Amino acid sequence: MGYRVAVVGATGNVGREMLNILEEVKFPVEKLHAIASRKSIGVEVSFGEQIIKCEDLEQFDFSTVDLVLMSAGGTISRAWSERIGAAGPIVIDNSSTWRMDPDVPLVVPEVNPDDVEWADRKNIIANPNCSTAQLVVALKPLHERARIKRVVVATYQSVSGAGKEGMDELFDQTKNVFVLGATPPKKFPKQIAFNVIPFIGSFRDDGYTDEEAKMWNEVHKMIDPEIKLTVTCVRVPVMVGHSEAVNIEFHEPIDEDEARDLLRDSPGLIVIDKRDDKGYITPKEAQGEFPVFVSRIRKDPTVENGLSLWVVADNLRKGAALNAIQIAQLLHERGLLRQKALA
Ligand code: 2RA
Repeated sequence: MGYRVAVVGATGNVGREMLNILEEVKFPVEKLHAIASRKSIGVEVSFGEQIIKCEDLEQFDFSTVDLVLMSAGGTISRAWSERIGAAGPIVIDNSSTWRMDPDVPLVVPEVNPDDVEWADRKNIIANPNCSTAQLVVALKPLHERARIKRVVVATYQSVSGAGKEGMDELFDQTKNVFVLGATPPKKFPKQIAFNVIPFIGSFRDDGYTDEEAKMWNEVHKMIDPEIKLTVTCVRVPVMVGHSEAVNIEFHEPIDEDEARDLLRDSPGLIVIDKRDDKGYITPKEAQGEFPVFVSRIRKDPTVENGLSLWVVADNLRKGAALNAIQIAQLLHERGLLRQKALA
């Protein structure tokens, strides 16, 4: 007996990955519903061997399912998540809508698994931002060992974080730049082909972007509000895979060998760290993989207790779809997912 699952936003980058990963991890699905907006009704998506036609969000009866995985953007999530949760199923939402809501747990299973215990307040669990999810998997064991004082991050975020349109723009611009001259930017504010853009989301009054503020807000909620974090989020011409240069200052001493051994033994991480010309991970190699990868672990001699490292993950998987499904697996393991009898 499995669960009745609805994936809302099934035709998007993350929605399609959710369907792929539900199958890959053999999550116990009795019945899968692909839910989409009116313009995508009838669009077919694949789930294992099945071809499933998308159903209309507005018409769907959410009281008939046990679990809803949402990746349909903030507007849909604001309008629907509470209504869906009130109908019975637990909602795991990938948008930023609920992440900072005090009645909604923000969860990365390797970091704060017990927070799923209070998901029943709104029947909603929030998935973190993609660049935060991979970072906290690496920060958590280090914080437990040597208490993090300050983190400085530069992100190198792939265009798939901006959806299929972002991927199409990189492809078209790159293809055309040698023939017609770069096609004018649409999804991104400036040319992304052969370029980098130090801007994601929208500017705040303090000069940071909302994408950057998500990182420190979500690290504070999931790990420790005392951690000082500053970040620059950059869009790079990579299709899939977010990379991060991370500099950490600790309250207590921790050397690079101890950190390397600790990260090697920590859940959800793979350390690839050799001082040769191939001894590190790149987003190309992380694409399609589940783990968060850590490389370039080294002492930062400019402060008393400092380390620098390189953190890479598939932003559509650990950064979104995989983390959401790992939360669902956690709920299943803890008996927190109700099962509706098949009608
Ligand atoms: C991005 N983190 O990379 C944002 C949303 N996925 O565009």
